[in-house]
Amino acid sequence: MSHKAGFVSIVGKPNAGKSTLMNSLVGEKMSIVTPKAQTTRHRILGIVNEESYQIIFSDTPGVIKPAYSLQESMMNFVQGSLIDADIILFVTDINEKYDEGDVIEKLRKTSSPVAVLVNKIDKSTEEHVKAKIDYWQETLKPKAIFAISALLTHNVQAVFQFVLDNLPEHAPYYAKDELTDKSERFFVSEIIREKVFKLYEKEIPYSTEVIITSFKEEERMIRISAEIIVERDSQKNIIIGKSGSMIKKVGTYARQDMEEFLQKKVFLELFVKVISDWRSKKNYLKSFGYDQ
Ligand code: GDP
Ligand code: K
Ligand code: MG
Repeated sequence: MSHKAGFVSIVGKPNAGKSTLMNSLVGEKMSIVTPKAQTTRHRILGIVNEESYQIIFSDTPGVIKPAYSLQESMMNFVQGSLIDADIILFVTDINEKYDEGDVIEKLRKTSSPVAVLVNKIDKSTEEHVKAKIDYWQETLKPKAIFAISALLTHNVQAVFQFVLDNLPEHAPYYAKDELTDKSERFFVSEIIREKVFKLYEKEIPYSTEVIITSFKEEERMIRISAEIIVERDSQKNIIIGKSGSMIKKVGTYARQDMEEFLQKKVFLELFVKVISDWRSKKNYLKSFGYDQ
């Protein structure tokens, strides 16, 4: 029997709705979604398996001009995902302006089929949608254009069908019971990072990394210890909050999500550690997994 398999890259600017779309295509919460730009730092694979096909979606950080080493590494994840892709889903917020010539150049040059997904149409008018579709038709001449709402899963099924129709004949790349290339530890650290993005303001989320220092599965519960890394003492104080009030919130919300994700009781311990300028130090980036 024939089998289809391939890599589908979801690319676009920060906050276009890439992670929301990925979660909706995969049907699981794989990628953290927040209103803040640059929440997604790594490339995350979400795998959909059926008897006759395997689709490997990859969510990427948004396309930006790198200002520091962490961002450089984030952009390398994006480059990698354009090169490997069998299909490219280019997500654009209907209300965003496009001036990053280089992304459009790269999308024009790729030989893989590209679909433009004009997202967040729930926040727009029919006329505006039509104008945007014309604009993208002119600018990129993609294989297909869809007007979608990733949030309301409007037209997401049509995007899925586009993917299936363009998926190459290939044997499965991953075992058919795998859902992602990332470990439980990775998702657990992402859950904490999501809470940090949601609970703190300004530069705090961007100055933060989370490291799972221990993950021990026992019969009745999982014991997890994590370090929240920040760049300065002042940030450490903000993370902790008055008498520990803020870090307590992070811990409570993160633990609830972890228990749902892992389907087991979780005992979570959080520590805060200062590593000055970790975002600009290659050795730290490497040890945090940004080593592409
Ligand atoms: P990413 O940075 O491209 O991964 O974008 P996210 O998936 O993190 O989404 C950024 C923000 O846009 C979040 O607040 C989402 O809830 C919101 N969002 C995503 N898709 C839609 C949509 O179709 N409609 C609306 N109204 N909001 C959306
Ligand atoms: K985001
Ligand atoms: Mg994202």
